[in-house]
Amino acid sequence: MTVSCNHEGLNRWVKEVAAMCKPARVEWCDGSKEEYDRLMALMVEQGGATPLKKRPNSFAFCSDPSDVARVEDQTYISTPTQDEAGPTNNWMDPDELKPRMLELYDGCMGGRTMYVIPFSMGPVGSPLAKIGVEITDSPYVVCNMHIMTRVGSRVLEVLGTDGEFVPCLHSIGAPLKPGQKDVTWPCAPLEKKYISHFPQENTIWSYGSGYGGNALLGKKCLALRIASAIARREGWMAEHMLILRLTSPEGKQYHIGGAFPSACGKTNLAMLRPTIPGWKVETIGDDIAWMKVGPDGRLYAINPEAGFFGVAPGTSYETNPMAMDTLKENCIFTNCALTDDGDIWWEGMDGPVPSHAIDWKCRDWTPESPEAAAHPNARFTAPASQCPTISPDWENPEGVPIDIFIFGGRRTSVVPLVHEAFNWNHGVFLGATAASETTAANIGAVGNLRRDPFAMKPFCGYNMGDYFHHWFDMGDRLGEKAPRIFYVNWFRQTPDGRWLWPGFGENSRVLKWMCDRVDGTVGAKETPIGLMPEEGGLDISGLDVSAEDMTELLTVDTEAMKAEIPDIQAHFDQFGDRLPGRLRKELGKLKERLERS
Ligand code: O2Y
Ligand code: MN
Repeated sequence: MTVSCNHEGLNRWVKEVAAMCKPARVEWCDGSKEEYDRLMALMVEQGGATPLKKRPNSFAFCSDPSDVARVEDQTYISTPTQDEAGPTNNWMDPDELKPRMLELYDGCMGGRTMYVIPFSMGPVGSPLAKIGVEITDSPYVVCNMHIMTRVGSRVLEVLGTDGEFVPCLHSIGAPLKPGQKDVTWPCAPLEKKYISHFPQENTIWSYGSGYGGNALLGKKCLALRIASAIARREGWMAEHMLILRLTSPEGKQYHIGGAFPSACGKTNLAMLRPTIPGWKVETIGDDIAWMKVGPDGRLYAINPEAGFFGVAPGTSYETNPMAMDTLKENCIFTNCALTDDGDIWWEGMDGPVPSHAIDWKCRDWTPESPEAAAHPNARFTAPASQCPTISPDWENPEGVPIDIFIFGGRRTSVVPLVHEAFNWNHGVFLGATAASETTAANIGAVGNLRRDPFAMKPFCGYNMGDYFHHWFDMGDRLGEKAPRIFYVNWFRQTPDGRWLWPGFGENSRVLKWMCDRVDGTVGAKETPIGLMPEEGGLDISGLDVSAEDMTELLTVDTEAMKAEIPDIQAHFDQFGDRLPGRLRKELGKLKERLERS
């Protein structure tokens, strides 16, 4: 299919990039199946992609060992002043970063094809959608973008001759000299990887990595970092949130937005199968929510993505059957192991552990091998439309009305199973102080406590202090119609490492309590940290958790909470004058309540 683009600004930018990056050829992407099949066939021929015998139209890739996750240390918010990026972002002056990257981009696509990918984040033409154009020299990125976004000529039609788009420039940073043999996962060394955002110009420049969030620029770069900055200017919200619809046995619908840091089970929660009879969950999104105030004054959310880029290890029919059913065909798997019968495998998958496999580093692997067969951050890329629980409204261009926000993190101690904010201001305090113990999804030490406000620490495209203000402004605008705010912790353990809460489908009991709170049909007890279920308030009928464990899960450890205050104080202090006074006030109130109890 020939793609014709009548957008002068876009055509000019493509020409400029081609002149700088000097690819062997330029190809405009039309988003067709023919295009996907042709690029996959090319990558199979070159040895980068392995077709899977057990899953139709599915392929496995193994990355370079230096290119396995988002690189937070090399991710920049490049604003004219450091203050605009704030203390939680890496900052570099655009006058320093741009020349440095322009030098790297010069000739960086030598011997390769430069692909131009017009894509829509959100249903094409939705009032909440935004258009991006990614230029990349990676066919792997093109195929992933086909699944994760809406790619193609329809997008160019909406863009017209002068529509707005976010230019997203990506190169793997591995030019080929004439005659040079390619490797299966070309990329630049770690120290030359740059994931840069210029929020004032709505522009993204990524160099050196072909992996996930570093390279699929519609996702974290556009839909969160750049979109959060746009959203603040335009008065809407771009959040790191799953979206789900919960329907009660009586048929009442509740829409929930859940913000959890990476590796806290957002995908599992988005696809939850309730254990409480008669309740149903539909999935709308598993990672990102864009929300706008609708004509009725409520907050409406869309999922700007079209696919799931989920963590593979640990995903099984036991932990997430809906994800497993989503993965039966038309998927891309990255850094999983390959079994002898032509399927993928990862640690935690159902069934017997294979006696032999090829691990993600292409080595022979047996259960005796010292390392895991799949990388802990191995991923699947899967079309959202294939999820058995996908909501009929997941592509509703107007979005769905949000009733409930949930914040949370992975805390083995201190934080109880669930508490509700007293009001919006207190809810913003809960979001602003959210913390989680780190895992392998982000580079860095595993098991450290990291404050991750609203799960947006790696994804906020401007000063987080201003972002807190924006949350208060949105609450002021929404007033009575603002979603109710809750905080959950599914990850409590005993000192000897036993899980206190079974999680997964049983989390529906906690969601039901939230819906009952929204409807005013269940009470709550006031505690220093918020409102918590009263005795008998949480539906635990048929649940296999001892009374002692339930008590532990629903008790506030006042002393442990008090001990967290200096850390919260230090966390707030980093924002200086940009910290909203309302957050200091909430901290003061928390201290008082803890002292009194
Ligand atoms: O490691 C990566 O490049 C992917 S990180 C990711 C992928 C899907 C959804 N969320 C995340 C995240 O880190 O929050
Ligand atoms: Mn995420």
